[in-house]
Amino acid sequence: MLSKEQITDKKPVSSKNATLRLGKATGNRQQATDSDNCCAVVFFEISIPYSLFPIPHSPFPIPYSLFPIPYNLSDPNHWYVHIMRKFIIDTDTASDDAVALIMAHRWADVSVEAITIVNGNVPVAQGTKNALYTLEICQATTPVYVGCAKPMLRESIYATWFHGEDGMGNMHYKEPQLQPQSEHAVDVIIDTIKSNPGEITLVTLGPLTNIATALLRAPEIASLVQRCVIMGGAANTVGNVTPAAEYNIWVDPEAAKIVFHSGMAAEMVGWELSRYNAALTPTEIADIVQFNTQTARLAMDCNKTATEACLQIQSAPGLTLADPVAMAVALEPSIVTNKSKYFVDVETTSNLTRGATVVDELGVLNKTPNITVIWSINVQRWKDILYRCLR
Ligand SMILES: [Ca+2]
Repeated sequence: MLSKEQITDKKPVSSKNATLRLGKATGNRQQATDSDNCCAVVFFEISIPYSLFPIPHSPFPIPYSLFPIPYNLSDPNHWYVHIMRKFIIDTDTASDDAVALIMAHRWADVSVEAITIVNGNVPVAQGTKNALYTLEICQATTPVYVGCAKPMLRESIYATWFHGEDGMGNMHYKEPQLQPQSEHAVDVIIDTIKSNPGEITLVTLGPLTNIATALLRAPEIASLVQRCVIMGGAANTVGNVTPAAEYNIWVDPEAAKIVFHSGMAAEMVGWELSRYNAALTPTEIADIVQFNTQTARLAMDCNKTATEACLQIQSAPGLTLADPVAMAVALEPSIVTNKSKYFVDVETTSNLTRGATVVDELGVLNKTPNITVIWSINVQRWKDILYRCLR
């Protein structure tokens, strides 16, 4: 269950109605069945005009105490209230993407409007299958849309060495019953942002081909996105696919350059945030398996080849989960402990440093900052969020 501090939604700037998710407690804390610290909760959703809120449209989080619905956090029979945030998740679904998808679908105040698949770790057909299978484990029916099948100018280079041949740790899961929608992912990205101006949180977990293509076709969507959380890049540090670059940006650097300079309110969550003590140790992985839920099993089983690659190739202390860390930042922005906005550019011409994300930390280029760089997160809180979502 969300706590007060997790009610961080900003009010949309233009919609007439807000979707509220209301939860009524049905038991006491000793009968806890929800993922965190509360009793069983029955949720239902209503739509009410923003005019009924007690404060005007504001860029600041809405004070929880001002909600016009009674609540009492100490009373097991209280009401829970969430203003639903609308997410689009763009993903090249492989093993760590799958964990991030689980997290978004387990988060009480998030409504995933669409999952859009992009070429990346695996071909789009395999990524689509992996996303649909993950949704089935989540018992969700979020619409999935197939997107761009190759980078804008370059050939595909898959990451099977890390994620396995199927992208899911060579688990070769059964074919999902769910099917993708017929519309193209890029059309859906444009239409969904335009029909929800100021309301969409875009979370990108793969190469930025779909997003760049959408921006080329409809550049006006850049200013209509509330927030874009990008798993990608390495902020002036070592890469994971070359010494200079992180995989998602390296695969399609031209797309990344378009997105970075689009004017979108973007936050760069570099892969380095999942390293060192943010990695899951073998003991922590074993603890998660002990949760004995379907989602925990999927999350750890499909990351077995990734775990081996982390230990053997990257000399990591455990499993680095770049996409779930980015999702945690999207779900709970307050886990960020240090961030700043800088001019950030992407290298597209050099073979040696292709896909490098160059952050002008000192402002020596004297150019307008375009990207919020996330420098650090509270590692314990990131892991707590992950555990909560997998229990
Ligand atoms: Ca990914």
